[in-house]
Amino acid sequence: MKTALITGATSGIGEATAKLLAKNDYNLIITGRRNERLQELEKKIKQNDIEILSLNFDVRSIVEVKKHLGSLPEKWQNIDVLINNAGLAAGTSTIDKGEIDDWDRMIDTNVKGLLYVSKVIMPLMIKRKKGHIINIASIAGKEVYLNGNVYCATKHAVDALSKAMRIDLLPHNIKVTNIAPGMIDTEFSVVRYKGDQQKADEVYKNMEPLLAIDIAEVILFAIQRPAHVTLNDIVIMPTAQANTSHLKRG
Ligand code: NDP
Ligand code: 8X3
Repeated sequence: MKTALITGATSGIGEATAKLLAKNDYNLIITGRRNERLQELEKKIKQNDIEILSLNFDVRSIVEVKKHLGSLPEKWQNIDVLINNAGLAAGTSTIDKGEIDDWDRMIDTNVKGLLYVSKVIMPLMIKRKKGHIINIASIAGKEVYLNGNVYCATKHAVDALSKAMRIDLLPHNIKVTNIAPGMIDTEFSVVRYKGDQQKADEVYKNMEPLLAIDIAEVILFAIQRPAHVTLNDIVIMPTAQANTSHLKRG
């Protein structure tokens, strides 16, 4: 049986991916800050005949990342797939009106958190001379849109880090897949609008967004390819969204 580590498994893409991978016989390390959610998810997916390790920590803290992932029990060190999914957008405003706290949260989570987790897991893959890293980037890492500024910058960084990992980890037989989705109806917009459900609902009004399961299925497809095949970069959009500024509503 293979083992996958998913960061940010307490909602959205991460949760859907945990459920799908559990059904497909992956042992799972699931992580996130909301411990109750993690425990609930563990209970649900335990019905599949798999092993689960739930780790409750904040990817922004290198101390916590090292504490939880740096000394994994021997049997959990054979990580075949790392899914760097934990991330967020905070706030929408032009860059001159952006809040420093929001910038810090996005940069610390989307860029530094991804790096911290990867830093601890890459040596385990290098040791085994195999592994697959999936980085959840965004269409915001391919384009820049009004009020997207710092979020777009963090996702451009993820895109660049996927390319860099692919080059640097080539000698070690490690696959790197960058996934760049458009709009997905998860908790993403509620977080971006800081709990304002009405504003979040407006984002998806009169259009059909992607669902978390759509991304989970793409992840499963990517990790099921034969050893000699890697999907490098996947852009996945709702049919109703051409790019970050052209949407079909109604
Ligand atoms: P959700 O808000 O539903 O899920 C985000 C997940 O990230 C949660 O499980 C959350 O867990 C976790 N997370 C956030 N901050 C931290 C942190 N500091 N430490 C640990 N875990 C953290 O959104 P999505 O599922 O949509 O987002 C997943 C990824 O997909 C993100 O990287 C996002 O940028 C990207 N994305 C989303 C799109 C969308 O339209 N929804 C489109 C393109 C990309 P907890 O709060 O429990 O810590
Ligand atoms: C989320 C997609 O278009 O809201 O990464 O930036 S978008």
